[in-house]
Amino acid sequence: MSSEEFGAGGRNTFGLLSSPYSHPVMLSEEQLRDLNYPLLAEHGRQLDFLASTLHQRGLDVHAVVLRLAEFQVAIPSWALGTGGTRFGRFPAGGEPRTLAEKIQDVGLLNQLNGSSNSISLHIPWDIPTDVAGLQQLLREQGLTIDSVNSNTFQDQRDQPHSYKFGSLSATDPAIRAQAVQHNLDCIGYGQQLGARVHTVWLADGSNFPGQSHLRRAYLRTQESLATIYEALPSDWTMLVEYKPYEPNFYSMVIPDWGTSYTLCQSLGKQAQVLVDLGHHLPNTNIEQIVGRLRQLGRLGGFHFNGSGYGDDDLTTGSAKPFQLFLIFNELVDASQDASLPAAQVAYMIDASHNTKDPLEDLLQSVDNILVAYAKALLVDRAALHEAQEANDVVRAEEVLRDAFLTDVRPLVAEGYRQAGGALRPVQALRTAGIRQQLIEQRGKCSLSTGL
Ligand code: AFD
Ligand code: MN
Ligand code: MN
Repeated sequence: MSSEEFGAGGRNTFGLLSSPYSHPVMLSEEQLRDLNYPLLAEHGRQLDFLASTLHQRGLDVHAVVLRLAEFQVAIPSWALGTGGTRFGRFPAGGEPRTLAEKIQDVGLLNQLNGSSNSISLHIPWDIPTDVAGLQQLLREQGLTIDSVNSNTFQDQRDQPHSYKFGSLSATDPAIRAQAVQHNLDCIGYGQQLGARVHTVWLADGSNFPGQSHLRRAYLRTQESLATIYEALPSDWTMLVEYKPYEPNFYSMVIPDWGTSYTLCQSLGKQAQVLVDLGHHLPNTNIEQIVGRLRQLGRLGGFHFNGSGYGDDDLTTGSAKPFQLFLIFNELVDASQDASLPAAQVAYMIDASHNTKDPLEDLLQSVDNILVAYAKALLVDRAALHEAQEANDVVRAEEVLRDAFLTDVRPLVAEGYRQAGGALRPVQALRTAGIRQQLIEQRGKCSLSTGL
C-alpha cells in the first residue's frame, strides 16, 4: 500500500471499518431517516396525486418507480474534484486526494441517491496500488468499478515518446506501440478491480490542412485499436468515443459517430460506440444518432454532461432538458421494440465542475437524468405510434409534451427513498454539512488527481 492512498485520518482510527483507509464521511441510516422525516408528509401527498393522475392515463406508477430505483449512472473519478479551465481553477476544498477517497465520495453520493453505485476510472490518474484494500473498500461501500479510460492525450513524466503529434494514429510505430501498451495496461488495472469496460477517447488529429494524411491516420488508428481489441477479455466491452474538434481544430481522427461506428464494425462485436453529449457540433440531433446506433446494435454507452457550444462538461440536463428527454425517449422506445435485441448500455457521467460544488453538481446531473428517464417512461407509445402513422404532426408532438411537461419529481424522489436514499439528495448533503466535514478531514486546499 502506498502512503498516497491513506487519508488524513490514517489507519481506521475509528475502528468501525475493517478497510485500511481513513474513516469515510458517511451518513447513518438514522441520519438519512431524520433528513427525510420532515419531507415525508408532503412527499406522500404529491406522490398520491401524481399516482392517481397517471393511473387515469393507464400507467402503473409502481413499475415506473421501480425502474427509476434500479437505474444506475456511473460517476467519473475525475469529476469529484473541482475542474478548471485553462484560465484558472477555484477549488471547493475537501476534495479527494487519492483513489480511496474518490471511492468514498462516490459511496456518499450513492448513499444519498441509491443511483450511483459504480465509478469510471482514468489511468494513470487512478492506478490502484493497493488492490486488496481498494476491493475491500468497494465492497464496504457497495460499489463497483464500471470502466477504465485510457489517457493518451497527455504526456506522462518518464514517458519515452511524446503524443504531441498523435498516439494510436501516430506516424512513428514506436509511439503507436507505446500508446497501445498503455491501453493494455489500463485493461490490466481494470481487471484487478473488476471493471468490464474499456473506453478510448483519442485526442489525435491535426491543426492545419496538410499536416496529417487523413486516410492513413484512420488506418493506423484502426490497426492500433485492433491490437488492443485482441487483448480485450471476452466479457469486456471496448467503447470508442468520438469528438468533432478539440484539442485539434482542423481534423480529429475520430470526429463523428460514423467513424466510431466503422471502427467498431471492423473490430468486432465487443466494440461499441460511446456517445458523449458534449461531443457534437451545436444543434446536432443527438437523439437521432442514439436511435440509429441502438438500431444498428452499436450503442455501447453514454458520457452525460450539459453543453451549449462544445465540450462544455456542465451539469447534465441543465441547459437542454428537452434534448435529454428525447434521448431517453429513443432508449425507452427501442427497449420496447421486440424486433431489436436487448442492449447493454453503460450510463456514465463525464463532466467538469468549475462553478458548483462537485458533489452537488453530480447529484443534480443524476437527478436530471432520472427525471428525463421518468418522463420517457410516461410517453403513451401507442398514441404516438398511431399519430405518426396517421401523419398527425400536432397529436404526435402533444403526446411527447404530455410526458415532458409532467412534473415527475415525486416519482424520482420515491425512487431514491425506495433505494434507501434521501428524498432530496442535494438538500440532504447541505443539511448534513458534508462539505464542511470533508474540508475538516482533507483540508481546504486538497488537490484531486486528474483534470
Ligand atoms: C474528454 C473526453 C473523454 C475523456 C475526458 C478526459 O470526453 O471522455 O476521457 O475528456 O477528461 O473530453
Ligand atoms: Mn467523454
Ligand atoms: Mn468530453
